[in-house]
Parts: sequence; structure tokens; C-alpha cells
Amino acid sequence: MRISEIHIYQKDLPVVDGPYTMSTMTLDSLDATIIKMVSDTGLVGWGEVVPLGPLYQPQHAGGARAAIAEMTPALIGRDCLTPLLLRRRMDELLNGHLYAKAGIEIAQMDLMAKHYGVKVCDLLGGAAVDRVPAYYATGIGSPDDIARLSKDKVEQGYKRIQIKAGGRDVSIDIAVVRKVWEAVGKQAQIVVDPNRGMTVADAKLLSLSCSDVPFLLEQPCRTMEEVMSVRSQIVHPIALDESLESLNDVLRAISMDACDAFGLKISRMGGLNAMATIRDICAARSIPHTCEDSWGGDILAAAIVHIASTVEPRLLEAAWTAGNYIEEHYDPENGIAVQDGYFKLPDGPGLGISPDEERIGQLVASYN
Ligand code: 0XW
Ligand code: MG
Repeated sequence: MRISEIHIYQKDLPVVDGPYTMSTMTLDSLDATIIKMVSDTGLVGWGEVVPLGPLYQPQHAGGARAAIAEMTPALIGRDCLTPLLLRRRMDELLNGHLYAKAGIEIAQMDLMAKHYGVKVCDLLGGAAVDRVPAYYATGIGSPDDIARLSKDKVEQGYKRIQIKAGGRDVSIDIAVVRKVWEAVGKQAQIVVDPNRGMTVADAKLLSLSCSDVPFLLEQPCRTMEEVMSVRSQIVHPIALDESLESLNDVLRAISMDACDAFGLKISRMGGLNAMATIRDICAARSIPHTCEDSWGGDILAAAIVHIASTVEPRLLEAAWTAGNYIEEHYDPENGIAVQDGYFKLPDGPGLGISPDEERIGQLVASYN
């Protein structure tokens, strides 16, 4: 079975009840690229890539579409059933740009699973569960607002609340953490995520000022070395997120004993097969991790749930999708949504979703 066509759509994803605020950026809308891959047997596979604006990582929406345009002509006619060879071919065509390659790989995995009549998770080793825990990420806010929001989300069934921090006087973040702890206590795991927006000194102060509050501190500072410096001096466990831009960064973090957990984004790792490799490395070292992506609609959300379902449950921290912040589902019948704090593994072959082509934006490029 061969790739006969690839079509690229662009869709703006305005943030519902936005903006989405983090220590280093405020986002009102995201720019999504949707990939439709068609086989010579008439099957269709879907992929998606949605950088979190141009500042979050060395990625941006125009770059994704330019990278796809650079590679795609040479992918037409290639076998749809050999993801490793497709990945190697993409690496021969373009250096880096894992996020764009991930979008194409997800489409190819959807297509391949449909060809064999199985789910994408079956191609990744098989689902250990039929639903995965979700986490809720707040924005930057006041102690009262974030505590109220956290309490609401716990009442909706979330078992993990990620509090955004950083980019302001650390005393406010300390007040937020204490207020959330008062509001939810041990009903949920608390994660404090400054998204690299803290200095080492502020991160230490946060931890020392809240030493009685059990939370995971996620990527407090910009570099792996700064995070390691903080980790060696605080009581709270630490996760790396944005510092992990490839499998090599994951191996480097493990070899340097840089953290206690990982935040893993499919697009940053280069796709579902790369995520499966990292999943297995983490299992060998009992390293807990999330499965998530920077943003995305139902296509990326389904990909997240599929890979998350294959992770050993003891090591899956939780999954995250942008669903809470997106106006409409690409697939109105099978859209991915949190129910009682969990994502249910989609039914049906492939990713298990069928995007309505009226809902996926405008066609911007076609290759055949
Ligand atoms: C919470 N997220 C998955 C959503 C945004 O992409 C940032 C990210 C994080 O964990 O920092
Ligand atoms: Mg994070």
C-alpha cells in the first residue's frame, strides 16, 4: 500500500475562555496544521501538528507547513506500512523539525492501523487499559481563582492539577500553592509548572516555603543544568518538560540523573514510535512520565490517548490534551473529551476518529 496523496489544512484554534497564560507567554489562538494522507487503496490517515505559538519551543506553525512542503513531494509513492523507513526518509530530506515529522508519522500510523483493521495503540505494543487519567492545567492566576478552579476540577474527577507559575514575584506563586493545597489537599496530585520561568533562587524559595505541601515541580528553570541545581537542594521531586527536545535529551537527563519524572510531548519527541521507545526506556528505569502535546484538536488528542494507553499504569503520570480550550471537535461523533477525570480509548480502527472535512480549516496545499 503506497502514499498516493497528502493534503494540508490550516485551522485557527481560538482559546475558549482564553487567553491561555503561562510564565513566558499569553496565547489567544493557536495555528493548527492538519495532514490528510491518502493511500493508493483509498484509505485515509490523519495527522496534526500545533506548536504552542512561536515562543514556546524552537517550532512554529509556518515552520511546520514549510517543513512539510520540503519533505512531502518525496514521500508520495512511498510504502505506507513501514514507519521506520518513512522516518529515515524524512531525516534524509530535512534535518531536525521533529514536530513536522511527527504530524506526518501520526497520519501514517492512522493509515497503517486502518489497513490492518487494528487500533493505533495495537501498533505501539497494545493497550494496558481502556481509559487513561487526565490532568488539568490551570493558567497563571490569583491564589483565590486558582484554588477555586482546582477545587472545581477535582470535583469533576481530575486526580492531577497542574498549576502554572513563574514570570512574577515568587511570593504570589507560594500563595497560590498554599491556597490550592488548602482547597484540594490530597484529593489530587499537585504539580507546579513554571514553564522555565523561574530562577534557581526562586524555585528553591518556592520549595522551601512550601516544604509541607507535597507537589511535583515541573521544569522550573530554563536549562537542564539549572533544574539539576535546584533538584539537589530541595525536597520536592522534579520533572523535566521543555528541556526534552529529543530522545537524546531524555538519555542525557537519565545519564545526568537530572530529574525524577518527564513531561513527554509527542511532537517534540518526533512522533508515536519515538514516544514508544522513550516509554520503554522509562520503564527500564521506572521513570514516571506524562503523555501529552503542546496543543491540538481531536487528531493529536487521540494520538495522545493511544500512546498513553500502552504505558505501564504505574508509570503513567497522566495525559493532557487541549480539549478544554478548543471550541469544536474535528469529529463531532467521536471527539476526545475528559469524562470523570479520564480519557476513554477511542473505538474503531486507527486513531478511532473521523474528522469532518468541514471542520478542519482550509486546504492550503496538496501533493500527489
Ligand atoms: C500543560 N501543557 C501540556 C499545555 C501547554 O502546552 C504547556 C504544557 C506544559 O505542561 O507545560
Ligand atoms: Mg510542562
